[in-house]
Amino acid sequence: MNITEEILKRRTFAIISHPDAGKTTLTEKLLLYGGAVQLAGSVTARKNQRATTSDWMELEKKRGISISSTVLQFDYNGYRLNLLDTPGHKDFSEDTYRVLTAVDSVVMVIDSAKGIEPQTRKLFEVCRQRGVPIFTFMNKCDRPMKDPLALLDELERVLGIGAFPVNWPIGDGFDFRGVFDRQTSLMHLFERTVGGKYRAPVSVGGVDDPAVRGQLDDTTFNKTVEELQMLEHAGEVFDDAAVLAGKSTPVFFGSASNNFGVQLLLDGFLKHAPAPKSRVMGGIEISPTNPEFSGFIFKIQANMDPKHRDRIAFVRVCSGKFERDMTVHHSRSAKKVRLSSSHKLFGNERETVDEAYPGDVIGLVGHDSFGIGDTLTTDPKILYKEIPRFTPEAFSYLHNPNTAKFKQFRQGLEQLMQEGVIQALYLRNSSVKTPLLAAVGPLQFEVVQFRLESEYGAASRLEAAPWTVVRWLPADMKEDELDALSLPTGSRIAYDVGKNPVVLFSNDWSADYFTKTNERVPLSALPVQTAKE
Ligand SMILES: Nc1nc2c(ncn2[C@@H]2O[C@H](COP(=O)(O)OP(=O)(O)OP(=O)(O)O)[C@@H](O)[C@H]2O)c(=O)[nH]1
Ligand SMILES: [Mg+2]
Repeated sequence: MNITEEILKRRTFAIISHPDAGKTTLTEKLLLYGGAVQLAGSVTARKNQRATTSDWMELEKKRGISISSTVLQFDYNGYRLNLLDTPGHKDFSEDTYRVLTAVDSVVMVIDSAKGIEPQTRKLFEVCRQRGVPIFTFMNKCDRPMKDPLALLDELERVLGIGAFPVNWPIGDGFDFRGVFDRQTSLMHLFERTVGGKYRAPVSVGGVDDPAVRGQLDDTTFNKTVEELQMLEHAGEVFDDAAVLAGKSTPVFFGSASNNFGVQLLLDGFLKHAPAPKSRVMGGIEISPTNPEFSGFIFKIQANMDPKHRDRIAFVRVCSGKFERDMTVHHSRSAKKVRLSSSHKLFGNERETVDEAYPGDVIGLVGHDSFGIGDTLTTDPKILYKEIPRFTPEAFSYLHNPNTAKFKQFRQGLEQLMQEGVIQALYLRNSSVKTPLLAAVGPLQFEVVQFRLESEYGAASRLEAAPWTVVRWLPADMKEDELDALSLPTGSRIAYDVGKNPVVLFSNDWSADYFTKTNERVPLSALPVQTAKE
């Protein structure tokens, strides 16, 4: 196969939504229907089965929420899929936003009983800004749900995107029986399986097929037919161009936990989702078929597999062909590095990979100098600047109660900072050695504590810090200039890890006050990017 053929068969996408809409459940079911696992769900995590749940961290299992994104690569029907399950909770949104830079389309999951929730709306906005095509899965139709027409209306009204129902629910709640595929005019009636572990048995037939008709009560049947007629009257057709431009979203109804409508989503998605395309960086267009290899690191994660206590840099390949052992230019260090330990990823499992193509996400092990956002390429002129940065809004001291474990504590903290889970700040003119941690949300502190303990054997204790706002000062400010600043009560000057000065404020009001009293000192919500970045 040549590179163009390889690119055309790749689909790289993220699953996004508000917490709890069913992203991880849907991910597992896509693996089941994609043939990547035999049994879906928690059963797979048990012994003797391949451990494939996409939530791999101990803490995720305990809390039942995703706290980190997961990469799963598998082949299905002639396609190579790179699927990224993301966490919904806003405290982990930095990870989710980074993942969005690495994908070519997204599946947006909506809880049909709740409609569009706040976090879905925010993530949608990011996708729209990036022009990422969006496919919608209306999940949990097996529970009392909002009227399907009202759900479509909500997409248009709240998100301002056109909605085209590809399939339509037949019944809802306890009476949810299946979906009508509007592309083929066939009804798919499913049966529930225990725990949804296996594919749901399905019978397929036209609306007038007696075998199908006989399975539906009159009310459900009539309501469905009536709604379908209404949709036909509206006369909309599937518009691929509008979908690819992010102006319209194909909508699929179903229930991930019961495996209803999952196959139709998978097949419909693959039919219409885009293959990797060009990226524009600094005015230059880099086509995936460009013979020079290029990619960027969008995530770093340590200790994914207790068997290999090491650190993986996740790279999205953007152009050219990746070959194991190739030598590339590393943007941050401006040095040549040889990439010999490359892996394809499936949750916490990994396998050596010898070659990869645009669209693929690969894991590189053994490069301590790699950081989030770095470009790796055989053409040093290519430099990606994809990674969004977030301003921390939660601050806390982290104490080490056990001085004998000082080394583990330090090492663990440094590792987690490299992953971008948290930042550390150091108060100016302070004798206190306790690091002040800064994060997007407080749940990240909990993750830090948990991982310090389980991965590094270091206990820790949090102590609340009195600030909620951080602003960066001009990086070139001298010590005497810092001394001369007039600080509002309760605020403090500190330094980030790059020694850039910041001011910590107790609230927005205090930050505004500073701006008024120090008119010539511009504040910024993020560090001013250095040349290396
Ligand atoms: N009734 C019903 N429940 C579902 C369905 N799909 C998922 N759930 C349940 O919804 C809950 C949340 O599911 P997850 O898949 O963990 O949700 P998530 O979107 O990955 O959550 P975060 O990653 O924490 O944001 C679980 O209890 C699931 O069993 C469905 O189709 N019907
Ligand atoms: Mg999840």
